[in-house]
Amino acid sequence: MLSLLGLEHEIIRVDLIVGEQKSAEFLKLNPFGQVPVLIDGKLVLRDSQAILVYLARQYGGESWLPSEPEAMGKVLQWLSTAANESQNSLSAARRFFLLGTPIDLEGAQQKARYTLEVIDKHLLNRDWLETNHPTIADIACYPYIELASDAQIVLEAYPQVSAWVTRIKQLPLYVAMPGF
Ligand SMILES: N[C@@H](CCC(=O)N[C@@H](CS)C(=O)NCC(=O)O)C(=O)O
Repeated sequence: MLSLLGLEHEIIRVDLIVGEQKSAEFLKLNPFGQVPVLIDGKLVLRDSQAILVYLARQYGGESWLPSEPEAMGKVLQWLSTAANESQNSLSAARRFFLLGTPIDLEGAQQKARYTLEVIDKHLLNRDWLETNHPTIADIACYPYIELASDAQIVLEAYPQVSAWVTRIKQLPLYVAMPGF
């Protein structure tokens, strides 16, 4: 999102494998001990959805998060999808395969497939999740969907979602995140 907005930034890596996110220093930034955290001047902000809302409002004008109530509500509903459905399915299954985190794998993969079916149907007659241009709805949902193969979910089974992933990758100033 920082890149899409053309904002200069520095990425400070936190080594999750050795547990740097639970260090006393990092817990001052996010007491929940998780990345990402955004530091912008005096502001320290945790959680990706909150960070997207802040960046869109502060630096993105109307385009990435419309302020008209109905459009705003429609965009924000997908931030909830990213934090719940996507996190508890695609992300959980990915953690199982990459880190061996114990979970109900079958349940997570089933939920992942259902979530992708819903999004695939939603995208049938549209290029972007809401409005007729990219918003933070797309950016919030994109990461774990793009990483679906890590969760052993075949993204090609969802043609509208696959085409949407390609559209996001073609956005000006798009950069892949580590892990892609
Ligand atoms: N609600 C948070 C969840 C963030 C999250 O799950 N972060 C993971 C990496 S993607 C993490 O820091 N895991 C390390 C840990 O929980 O110890 C968000 O959306 O930003």
